[in-house]
Amino acid sequence: MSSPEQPSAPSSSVSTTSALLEREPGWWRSAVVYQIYPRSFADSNGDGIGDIPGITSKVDYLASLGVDVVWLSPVYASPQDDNGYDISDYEDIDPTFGSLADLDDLVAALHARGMKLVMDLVVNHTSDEHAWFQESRDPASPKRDWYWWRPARKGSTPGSESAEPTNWASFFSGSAWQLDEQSGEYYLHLFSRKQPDLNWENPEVRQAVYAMMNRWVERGVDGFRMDVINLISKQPTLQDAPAVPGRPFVPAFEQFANGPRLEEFLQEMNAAVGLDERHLLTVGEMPGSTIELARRVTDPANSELNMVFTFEHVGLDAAPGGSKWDLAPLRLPVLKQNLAAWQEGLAGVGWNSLYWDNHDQPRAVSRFGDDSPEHRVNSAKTLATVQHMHQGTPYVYQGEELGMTNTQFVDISAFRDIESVNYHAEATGLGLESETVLASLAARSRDNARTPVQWDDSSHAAFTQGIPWLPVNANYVYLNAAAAVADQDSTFHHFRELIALRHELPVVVEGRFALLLPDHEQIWALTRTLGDQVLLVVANCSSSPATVPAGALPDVSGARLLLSTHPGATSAELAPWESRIHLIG
Ligand code: TEU
Ligand code: CA
Repeated sequence: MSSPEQPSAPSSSVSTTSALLEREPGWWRSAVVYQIYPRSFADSNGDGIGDIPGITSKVDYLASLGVDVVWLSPVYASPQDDNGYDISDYEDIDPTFGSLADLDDLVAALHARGMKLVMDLVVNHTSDEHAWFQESRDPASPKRDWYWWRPARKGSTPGSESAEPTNWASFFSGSAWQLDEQSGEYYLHLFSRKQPDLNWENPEVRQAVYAMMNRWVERGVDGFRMDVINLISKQPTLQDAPAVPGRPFVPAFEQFANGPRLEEFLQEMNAAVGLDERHLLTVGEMPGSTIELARRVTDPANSELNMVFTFEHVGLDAAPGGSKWDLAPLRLPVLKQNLAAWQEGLAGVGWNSLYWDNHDQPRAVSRFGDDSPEHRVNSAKTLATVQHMHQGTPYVYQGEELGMTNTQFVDISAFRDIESVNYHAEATGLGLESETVLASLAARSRDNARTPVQWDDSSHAAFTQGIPWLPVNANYVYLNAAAAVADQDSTFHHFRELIALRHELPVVVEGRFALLLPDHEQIWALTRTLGDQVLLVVANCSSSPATVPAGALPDVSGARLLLSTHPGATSAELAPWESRIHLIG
């Protein structure tokens, strides 16, 4: 696609492909989204890396699960420093994943089955190999101000220790500043050195992004998942964060997240791309967002985004004040009360996204469930039941419907993710024991979620005919899609039934949420109420039997049992990881 810098304003009548697919207002409220991490989903050409034709070959599998939308992690041109979240051309497809024609085929295949495609929008930063950045490296270039360039700290020599403009740490270890010898100045990169941050204060940057978005919508795309979108507005004067003894670079979230112009930019984007007008699905990934911010951003009256990904619940098992690597136990009351706070905080105004894992998080059943052979299936089912019966749009991460688990890493050489590799080097360099670091990585590394999808029990789980870029989890011999689809009692069919309930019952979509037994250490119980209908979910989220306290829950004697992990069980005794969904009235 050509990429003139001027935005093509949305035509008044939605044109071309995107008009072919009816998008009703608010359609995404009753939808279920399936996230595909293309590198690990299905490989069609034997190079060991998943690709778009591989995805297209699986659209009937996705349709049989019943999902409504595919969120496709980046497939754009990229040097793959951060597995595609470092984009060198927003309007071309990386040959690793295929071609624009392949993407058009995928859009057509999904639309033909009534499914939609949401693309990953990564515009807080580009790749350092993007033409924009290469032009920007010249101080005389009109694109110099498209990125954050700063001279060495006052009084210091470029390249000398602590000459970086601020003391900010990168999410991927080390400084968030990189010296560019060509100009003797530093550029900001909150992620890897190869991911320079765009300067959203510059209207030319914003217009170029909106133009690109419009062209994807005209190509038939039905929405965007917006990567770290709350980082695009930073505090305009770049200040040091409070120093931490012994650490040259420190987290500086308050300086570069949720800045003063965030909602202005989101509203400008919404108008320029017709996000509401065209009923596109928009979900903003917002690390560090609060309920208050999410309530404003997802309030339709503000014309910003439909929903956001919160990070609060996926931060509860980290030591207070520590990083994700500082593991801490998680009690069920803390988890369920956090989700309840988001339900209550957005009720009636905004809209929640609902997720347990994605390509950045460990596998749900290993983290929040019990992935032992005895409990893996029921804990995967029960985690899904609890999530899908909350109010909001559920996001199923590839393989979550199979109950895929974290993998085994023998040593640091087994890791591929830049975040993990850099953390290991930095932590051991600061004197942490390698065993401690490896234990944190085994529990939290993003590579846990990036092992190939397990399609059947043949070589490499039929993910590839070649050698997979990351080894397939050894449990594929029994944990795979073919076995799950053939077994009516599998996690796959449990997810399929949960998705069907959302499509059938308005109470699942619109029912008012209430948490019951908030302090119970094992039982997660909730209701959803719509008119005279009450949906009651009761779940034992533990690996031991649990007893429902007498009189604690609504009477279900006249209720319909819609879905259960243990059909026929009706007593107050719940087996480990047993869950039930009742419909009263
Ligand atoms: O992730 C942003 C983000 O917050 C991650 O750094 C997350 O906190 C971390 O991975 C969990 O430890 C998005 C993408 O989802 C991620 O894959 C990219 O690496 C990152 O942005 C940069 O684009
Ligand atoms: Ca391939």
